[in-house]
Amino acid sequence: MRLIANEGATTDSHLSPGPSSGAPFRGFDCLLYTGRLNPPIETWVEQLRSGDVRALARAISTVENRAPGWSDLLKAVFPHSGKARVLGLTGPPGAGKSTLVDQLARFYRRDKDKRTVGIIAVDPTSPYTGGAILGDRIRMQDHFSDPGIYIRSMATRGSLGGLARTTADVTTVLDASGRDLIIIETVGVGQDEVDIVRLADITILILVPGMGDDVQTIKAGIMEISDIFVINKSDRDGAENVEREIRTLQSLAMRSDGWTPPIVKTVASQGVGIEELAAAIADYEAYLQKENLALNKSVENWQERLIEMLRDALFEKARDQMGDSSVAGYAAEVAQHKRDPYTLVEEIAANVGKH
Ligand SMILES: Nc1nc2c(ncn2[C@@H]2O[C@H](COP(=O)(O)OP(=O)(O)OP(=O)(O)O)[C@@H](O)[C@H]2O)c(=O)[nH]1
Ligand SMILES: [Mg+2]
Repeated sequence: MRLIANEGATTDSHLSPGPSSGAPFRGFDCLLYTGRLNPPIETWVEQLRSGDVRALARAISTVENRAPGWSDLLKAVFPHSGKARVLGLTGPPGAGKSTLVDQLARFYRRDKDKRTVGIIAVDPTSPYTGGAILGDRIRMQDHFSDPGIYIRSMATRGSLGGLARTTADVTTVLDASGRDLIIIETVGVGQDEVDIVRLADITILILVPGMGDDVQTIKAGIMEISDIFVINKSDRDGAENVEREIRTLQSLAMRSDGWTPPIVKTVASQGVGIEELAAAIADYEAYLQKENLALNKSVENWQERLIEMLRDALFEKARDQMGDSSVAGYAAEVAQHKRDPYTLVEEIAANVGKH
């Protein structure tokens, strides 16, 4: 777990050689886990908010690894978060998500507003694509000279606190650091992705030609919460078929908010369609604003997250009280029908917080 987290951290843009430093900076993360070298939280948060990327990287690692002080840190940064716009990009392996994120980031940096961008690539060690990390690194290196783009690869599945929750916490840290736009890339294969893209204000689903009926195999939950559809690799045959497929699915169910997700065709590898995609994003942002939907979305989102956080916190308390070995002991008793699980759980729950 740690090794993978370290691995992820090496893709941080701040680890590249700066103009004044001679060699890539690599030895930083091994210091993170000691907890000893962290400055007092207030100083740390100040550094992070002033744009110090090392403070930012350290904060992300602390939160991601649930290293000492993680929850105090989140408490301290939370009041400074809530300003960033969060884009979630998801889609099947190899659909061109990273290429598209890269193009979007470039676009926003060229734009007159020059928004600062934070990118979180979730779980790029996905077993579906062997060379993805290398590819990501090569592409992302292009941005190393631009401090306005910060790139972070997240550790893999099985991360402490759950992938979706950790991604949410990392998003909060990036948000508090003052990034205007946060782009989360994740491979759309499971429930985790649905949970992750739920964090986003704007969810973009990337599809590619040649999927045919496979569009339907994309996790239904993701289809439903996609605000914009992208058909990438439109230089290939079959883009129209995918478009037709999406329209058919759209015609089956109206969204409750009345928004009809537009379909944008792109060739990310050539930068084609990026402006159109940015325009679609701007349209949806305007729609969210006009209908005051952003707050509603956020309330819905927090409702789920709070329940989950509460569940985790209560479970931890219950487990502390029982100790791991007694969970196994109770399980054995229940399996042998020596106890009934209903009374047992009632008793444990009644004791949580009493000691
Ligand atoms: N022909 C074509 N190739 C593309 C296009 N966009 C991306 N690619 C190529 O598709 C491959 C995969 O692109 P990535 O951006 O790594 O895809 P991804 O969805 O991030 O992949 P994972 O993160 O591994 O799931 C790369 O070789 C890209 O150069 C496109 O529009 N047309
Ligand atoms: Mg990728």
